[in-house]
Amino acid sequence: PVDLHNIQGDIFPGLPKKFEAYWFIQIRDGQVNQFRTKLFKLLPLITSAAQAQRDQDQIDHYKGSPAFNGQLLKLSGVNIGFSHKGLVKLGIADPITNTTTDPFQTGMFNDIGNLNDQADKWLPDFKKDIHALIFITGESLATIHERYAELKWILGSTIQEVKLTVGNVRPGKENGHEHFGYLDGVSQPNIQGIDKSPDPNPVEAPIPQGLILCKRDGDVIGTSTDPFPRPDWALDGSFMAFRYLTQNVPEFQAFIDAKNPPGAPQDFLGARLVGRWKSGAPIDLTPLHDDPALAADPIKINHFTFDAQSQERCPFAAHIRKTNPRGDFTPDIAEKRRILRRGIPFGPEVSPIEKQNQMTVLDRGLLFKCYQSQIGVGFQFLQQSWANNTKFPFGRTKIPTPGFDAIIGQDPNGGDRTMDISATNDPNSSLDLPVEWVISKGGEYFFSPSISALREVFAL
Ligand code: N7H
Repeated sequence: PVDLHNIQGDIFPGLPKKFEAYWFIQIRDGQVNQFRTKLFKLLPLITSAAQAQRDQDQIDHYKGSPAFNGQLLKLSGVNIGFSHKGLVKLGIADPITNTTTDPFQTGMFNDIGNLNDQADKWLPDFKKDIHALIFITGESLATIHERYAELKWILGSTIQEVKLTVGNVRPGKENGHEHFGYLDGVSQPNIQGIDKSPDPNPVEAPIPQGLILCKRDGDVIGTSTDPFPRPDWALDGSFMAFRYLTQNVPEFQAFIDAKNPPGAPQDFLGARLVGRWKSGAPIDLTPLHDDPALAADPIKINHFTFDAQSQERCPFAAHIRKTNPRGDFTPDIAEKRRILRRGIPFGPEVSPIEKQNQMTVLDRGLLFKCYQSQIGVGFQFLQQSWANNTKFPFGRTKIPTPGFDAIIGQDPNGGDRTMDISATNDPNSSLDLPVEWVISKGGEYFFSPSISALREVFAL
């Protein structure tokens, strides 16, 4: 059984948060051993899965109690991950991936040819060497700042800051919604033997632990006859893909408003691009109108598969169908690709002037982060082989090609994209999508070690 005191809490069950600081750092030359000593001092601050669960229980209990006056409990979490460059810097020579072409080893910037990112869109900071990512969650900016100051004081001159960026949950009714307005964090895989019952995801079978946690059942690396032996300390670590994605919200909404079919409910077209209405209700269950009551039901909101032969209810290239095709294939195909998403929006709300001019002025978007036991099976595969691949899902003969994932699909040359949205399998209803709704401006791949590995292998 997995020891929840030994897994970093962001992997599972996720750190409770209203704000989250992402602190990208370099370990200074000549300071490696000093850094490792400081890391040892920092270990008591790392939030385990067990602690994160206790924090969430405490929040739920407090919110349900008569003492709750709207003020949030002061709580903070800290987790850490290392890039491949970070492992090299630390002199941790044991390879945790089996080939030099593994995306973790190449790093995300060298992987952008596979992801179809445009190098000139990347922020200069993400082109620098990043050794580690420390992230800090909290209920307020003040709490985050306190923790940040404490970590900075502990690590002192052993590190240099590359970038600090802070995400925040959106205010009021938009709480839990990403910047385009859609409810996020709805569909997450359940992990065998770890997730609490009752199972919030009744249709999909729980996934093997090894799809998320290294060296657990289902973490098949190498071939079945020649499996790659990861070092023992990789056990219960997980690979994290981080993406700095900006979203052009007024432009997206203006497009939807302009192209929404006459007579259709507001955001009908947007729902067909995403696969869910803004409330979170899946269009596979309610294709013609939003249904907030359905969305509020934690079982019904995920109670659908997709009809493999038809996109009458949900386009094949809708974002949630591209990234989790469910019943489009036999269960093993989609299940193998499940990831745990742990992102947070960043940036201000759209201003009245941006809305009026239908033009983004201030950067906002998603600090996307997800966990899997192999980047090439999870995030990289979803982006490269499904979202960017206009022919996926394959073999759907009634339409010419499904097209790009409307939300995250990227053309290799940064060109325009098309998507088939026909509700009637009409071969002529391909929709031209402008390039710039979600723009990748950077990121990196990290390894989030278990807490015992941090103590015994990383720290001194
Ligand atoms: Fe997506 N969006 O607002 O449109 N995503 N996503 N995503 N995404 C999902 O189920 C969004 C991104 C997945 O099991 C929902 O939580 C935006 C990347 C997966 O049904 C919404 C961005 C990748 C799922 C969004 C973005 C994924 C999913 C529905 C970038 C991986 C679960 C709510 C700015 C390569 C699918 C939910 C399932 C769901 C949006 C990025 C993957 C609303 C705006 C980069 C696996």
